[in-house]
Amino acid sequence: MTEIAEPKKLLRTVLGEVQKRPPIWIMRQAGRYLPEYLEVRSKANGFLNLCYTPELAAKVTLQPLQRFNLDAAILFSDILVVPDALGQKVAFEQGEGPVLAALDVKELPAMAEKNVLPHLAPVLETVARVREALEPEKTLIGFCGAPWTVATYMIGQRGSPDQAAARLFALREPDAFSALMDILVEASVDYLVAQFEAGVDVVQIFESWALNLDEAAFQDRVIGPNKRIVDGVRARVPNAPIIGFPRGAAGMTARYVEETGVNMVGLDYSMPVGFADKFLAPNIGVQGNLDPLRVVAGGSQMIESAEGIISAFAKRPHVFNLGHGIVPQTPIEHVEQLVNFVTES
Ligand code: 1CP
Repeated sequence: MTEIAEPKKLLRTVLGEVQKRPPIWIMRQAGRYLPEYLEVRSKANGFLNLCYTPELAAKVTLQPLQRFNLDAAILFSDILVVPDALGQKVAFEQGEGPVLAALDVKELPAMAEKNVLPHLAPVLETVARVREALEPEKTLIGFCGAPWTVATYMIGQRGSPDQAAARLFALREPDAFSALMDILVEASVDYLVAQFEAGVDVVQIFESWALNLDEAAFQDRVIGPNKRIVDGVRARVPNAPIIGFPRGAAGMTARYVEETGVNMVGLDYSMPVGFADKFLAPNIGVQGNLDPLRVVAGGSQMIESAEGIISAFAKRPHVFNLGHGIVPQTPIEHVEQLVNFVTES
């Protein structure tokens, strides 16, 4: 059966509509599993330069939609453009991930005075270009990293399995830590509002390192700052649609949703699908949550897992996604099969 293309199905789902079949996008959908992405990146003179070149960033934002029947484009950029805009140098070493200069706490007052938007103007231009090129029924997603997640990179200078450097810094230097969180909340609000003004429909707050925190730390570092961002954005963009993705929040997920006021919560793949019905109000949407390695392996286990997720969330707003980013070794045919299954096309 062919359905008439519906206007911005994904946006409407974030706002609370229940669909017969969930809309779909894929976390990190523009990236290293696509040969056409690798080709553009090889010509871009480094990853950050790719993020700051609107013509190329807009091109890679749209690449996955040219291949797959996805419902949304996500702005191609990175959560670490914010520390870069605050004046802490960020470099992406080939095959190594991001490396940041050491954070100088004496610089925090100067950072607090900084307006990040001039530095981020090319990213906002990318949004405007994608908006212009995107078919009207597709949703455009903007994003930022949540303050705690961004702070783990600013303090630890790189990704780490346990975020120990940032967790110790928060406990040993609470005043400097709190100043840093204030800076990141304010910069994130300005940045997300500017993304809405440039044309995004929805934003996602990536709290990728919500795991490894005790209850009090989760409350202070995750819930508090995420709520301040939601409130700050909605004070300037009334009813702004917001997805929160507190990866690894586990038993704190329901409290995160209730207290932050996000429209929809991204679930990582360790979250049992029965969770939502037990712990979330019926109007709260969920996004997720297929294990990305199931798409690497492909075949019937991938389809059965996707089917289980779709039927578990059938009665509430649901955006189908992976439970974390797609990995570089994912075969393109498996992505195609998954998207076709989810959209029944
Ligand atoms: O080599 C390359 O081409 C760079 C790989 C890459 C890509 C494609 C990085 C480096 N960032 C990105 C793009 C990116 N990053 C997007 C684009 C939109 C999309 O298609 O989804 C988004 C939304 C992000 C967000 C991001 N960056 C997060 C949150 C999401 C998540 O995966 O948890 C995080 C934690 C980062 C930091 C980062 N940037 C890049 C890497 C390899 C990492 C992780 C570093 C680490 O902790 O080890």
